[in-house]
Amino acid sequence: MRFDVVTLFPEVFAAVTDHGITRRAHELGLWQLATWNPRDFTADRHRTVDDRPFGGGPGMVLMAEPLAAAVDAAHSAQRAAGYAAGKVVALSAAGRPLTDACVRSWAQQGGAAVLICGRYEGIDQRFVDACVAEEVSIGDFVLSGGEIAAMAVVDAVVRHLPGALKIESAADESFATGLLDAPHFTRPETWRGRGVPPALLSGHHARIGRWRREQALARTLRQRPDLIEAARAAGSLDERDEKFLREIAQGAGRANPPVVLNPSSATATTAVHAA
Ligand code: 9D3
Repeated sequence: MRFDVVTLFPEVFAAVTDHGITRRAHELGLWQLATWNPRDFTADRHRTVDDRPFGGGPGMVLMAEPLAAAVDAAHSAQRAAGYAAGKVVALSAAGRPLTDACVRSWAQQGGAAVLICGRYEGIDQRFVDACVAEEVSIGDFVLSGGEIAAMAVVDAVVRHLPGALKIESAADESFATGLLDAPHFTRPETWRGRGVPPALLSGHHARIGRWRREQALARTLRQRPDLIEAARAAGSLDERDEKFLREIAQGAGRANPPVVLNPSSATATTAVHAA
């Protein structure tokens, strides 16, 4: 897999090539990165990449030509490396939200892609219309530019490349079940007066599995009720799950409700009543 990133800040991409799981996968040759600075594709003495918006307004807009020239160079390099010229994806606050399904299909297809990182107020729309296949956002919050979003995309895709993970994490499959992960604990068995949920110390695999499933259900209901609805629609919840969900939902309105783990301290063994 190959990513060619068009960015005014190429240095920051060391974050994904030089650290963690993405670094290891990079060293294993599972993916390559090249960066292209629009500033290197300017013709004027000041190496100008931005200008004031037509129609007025605050801030500056990235000019079309340096971006298009950078994309052409990226495509040439991709072909020279034996790839087909990749899909051009712009990271944009105005894009479609990135999904797990999108990330997985991207990793499965492999090949090359060109990621465009915006800065300032935005990008000349004529470049988007002429050169960009897809605009992607990583969520409803404002970043200062597309770089951190592009690195999020690279990280999310690379970890799905075969061989990238040392252990195929069950947590990684958690989006397949559509539920959030259950909480985790490690040594010591008591930390600052807080113990570990007894089920996890029982050595009883079925009991541990059921505890984790119920924690995942309770946590998902509390933090992301939208995902419970989606898991139900996808047929991922069985009758036992539904019974448990009914119990914690009813418990919320009863005098002596069943207990769930304290959400504000995942390590608590002190049971608290469901909110
Ligand atoms: C405050 C400026 N906004 C005016 C309403 C528009 C705006 C311009 C440029 C908002 C964000 C940005 C820079 N953001 C990105 O390039 C970006 C982004 C994001 O801000 N949030 C989530 N995903 C992404 S992907 C790229």
